[in-house]
Amino acid sequence: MPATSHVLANLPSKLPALLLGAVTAAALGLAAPAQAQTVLKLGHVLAKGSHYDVGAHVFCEEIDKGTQGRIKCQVYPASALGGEREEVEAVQLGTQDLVITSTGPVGNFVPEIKIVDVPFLFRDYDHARKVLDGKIGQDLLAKFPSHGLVALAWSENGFRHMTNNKRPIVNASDAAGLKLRTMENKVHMEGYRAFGILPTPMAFPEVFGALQQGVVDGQENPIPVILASKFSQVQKHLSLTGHVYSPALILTSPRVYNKLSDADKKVFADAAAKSVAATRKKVNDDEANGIAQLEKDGMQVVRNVNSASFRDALKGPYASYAKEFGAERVAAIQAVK
Ligand code: EAX
Repeated sequence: MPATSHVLANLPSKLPALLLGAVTAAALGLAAPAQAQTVLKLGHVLAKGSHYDVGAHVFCEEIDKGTQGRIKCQVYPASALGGEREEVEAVQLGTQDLVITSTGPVGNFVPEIKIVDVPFLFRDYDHARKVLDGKIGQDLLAKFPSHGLVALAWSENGFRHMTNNKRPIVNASDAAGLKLRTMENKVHMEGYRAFGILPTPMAFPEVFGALQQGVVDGQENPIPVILASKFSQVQKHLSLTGHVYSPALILTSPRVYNKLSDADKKVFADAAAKSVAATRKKVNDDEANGIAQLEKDGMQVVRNVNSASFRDALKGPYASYAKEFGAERVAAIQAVK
């Protein structure tokens, strides 16, 4: 007797009927309801393989795993869904589900976080990460829901440096007169004007073309962005000014977040933490190896920037930042050890 019929003949009496029922249902296309699946759209403006892209893929892998495939996300890199301001607006409207963005344009949506964009506010990466992961940073994330956004975590863009096609920048006075593309960020622009720069706010997707055509003389961005965006192809001078630490954020829409169970909210939080760790590791790697790579690609690098000349130039803007954000809040961030 073939094994199968032997097995069937020995099944408990009612099982053959159940099997028959399942086979019939399947045959009639009444298969058990497939698990409902959601595929979220996650956008960012940087190239594949960049520090944002590494973090985006880790996030999507983690929520897929953590929800047993019920919730997945699709990464849209390289400004496929628009510039950062557009993407943040789309997440706020609910037409995009998630974005990894620098804080650049975000102060226009959540004014309370503009303080983190103050030039020379953070001493180094360790200081910035401690502030953002600590009470000060977490309290700022709690401001987002009242502005129609949910901030899952602080991620990282990096310390910003100046590039241009006119001349090496050693002192702040060397930057004077340069037309530099900036983010759409008033805190940055106020500081850069004090260096004598002519700030030209522009969405990131337009930057490479503007540099190539000479619409602007230069721009400023972290090493990971300069590397990923291949700015060495259109910029001659890199000066390690480190004039601003640029945080990033993982934002989602309340339309997505408020539908999640508590368990899935925890999955999102854990996925965001792993995403940030991956992004920060990529930033560390790019900081360690990127400058040599950019020199190899032909950029002339000024390492001995006179940082004091830039800080001294900021006396005016700092008075205005203290007035806008509260001198005690600026001091509290600087005091974190
Ligand atoms: O967020 O716009 C910028 O210069 C940002 O640093 C870049 O898009 C990465």
